[in-house]
Amino acid sequence: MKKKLILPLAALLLSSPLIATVPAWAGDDTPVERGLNGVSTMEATSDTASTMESVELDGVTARPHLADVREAMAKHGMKETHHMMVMFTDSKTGTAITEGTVAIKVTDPSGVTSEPKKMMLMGDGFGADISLAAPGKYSMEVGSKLADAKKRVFTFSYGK
Ligand SMILES: [Cu+2]
Repeated sequence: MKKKLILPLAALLLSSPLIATVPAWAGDDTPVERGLNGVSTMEATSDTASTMESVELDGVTARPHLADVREAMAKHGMKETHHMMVMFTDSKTGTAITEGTVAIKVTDPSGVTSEPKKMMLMGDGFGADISLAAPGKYSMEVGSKLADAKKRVFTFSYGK
């Protein structure tokens, strides 16, 4: 995965007269640039991305974002179809909250709930790859224990 993502950049740099000044970030492998399982944030903000309703709970606003990554995942033999990100902000100040632990459980259209999966901090949000393969309505329960150590469970829905 790393090879595949880095190569086009390398090719671009090689064909550029700026080759002598290859920036230090060219080899960077930060979670901001490359998400879980190497699916880049660029892929995750493609046309197929969809935004769900934000949920406010006890002073914290959770903004979900879902991206269809099934093609990239299938290439690597992974069954996950979507990358879900949730940004948390202080509802009063709008300040991003990037401290704490977050996990997601997905209930599929047949009512089966997945095991909780940890959402990793990626940039200013928490993300995980999930599977939404069957048509129908899903609900996502995002359990969090953020900077203030309070437990909050945000529930989102997707599909119809
Ligand atoms: Cu992400």
